[in-house]
Amino acid sequence: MTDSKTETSNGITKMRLLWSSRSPFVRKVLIAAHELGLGDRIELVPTFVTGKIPVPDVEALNPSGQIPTLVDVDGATVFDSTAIIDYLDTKFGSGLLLPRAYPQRLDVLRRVALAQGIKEKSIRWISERLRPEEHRDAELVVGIARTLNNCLDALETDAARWKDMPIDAGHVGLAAALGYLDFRFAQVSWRTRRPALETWHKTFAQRPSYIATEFVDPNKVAQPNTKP
Ligand SMILES: N[C@@H](CCC(=O)N[C@@H](CS)C(=O)NCC(=O)O)C(=O)O
Repeated sequence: MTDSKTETSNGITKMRLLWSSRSPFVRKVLIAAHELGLGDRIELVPTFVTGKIPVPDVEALNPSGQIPTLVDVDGATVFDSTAIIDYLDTKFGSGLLLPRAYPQRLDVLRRVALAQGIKEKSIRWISERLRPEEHRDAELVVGIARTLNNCLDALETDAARWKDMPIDAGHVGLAAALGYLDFRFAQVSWRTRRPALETWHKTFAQRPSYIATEFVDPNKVAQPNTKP
């Protein structure tokens, strides 16, 4: 990772985010950044991690070797998607996404955690899917599917009251999680029997923050001269 600094058109030095267009945790941070009006204040640093072999450049900034990792203009590093949102929200949003006061904070953090459960289990499922078929653990996959459904059902029960609420970090995390299911797990059919979540997602998906942060799989992007 280079140390060269980039600036916005107003001459403000940009923060840097270790980034991948395929990570649901990165997308969660980026949706939050856009919601806070910080979309152009963050330089995206393409970063490839596999979860298998640690990447020294990432470890140098974040000992866990994970993305997203944020590097602020003063060199401060912040990692874990929820911590980054808390940091940005505290510095620029005054608790817009993650309220300081209880019990509101606990309510939001509960949604953050349920959405995080969906993202974590999905990533675990991807790793399993990448293993040769004969080495896959069928029991593990059944357990993952069960947890995904549990989290989705808990959120469905909660969703009816969200239409009157301002957007928070839980909604942001959930939007990234549902987007990830659409991106990687069409077979999960999360919308079936979850009308409240479906309606909520349809509305959220129109937000500029969601549209600006679409997942992209570079392996599936059509190359020039590629036949359809
Ligand atoms: N709890 C972390 C999870 C981040 C995470 O798992 N990121 C993945 C990419 S989607 C990663 O960096 N994997 C590499 C590794 O775990 O070594 C967060 O919310 O930011």
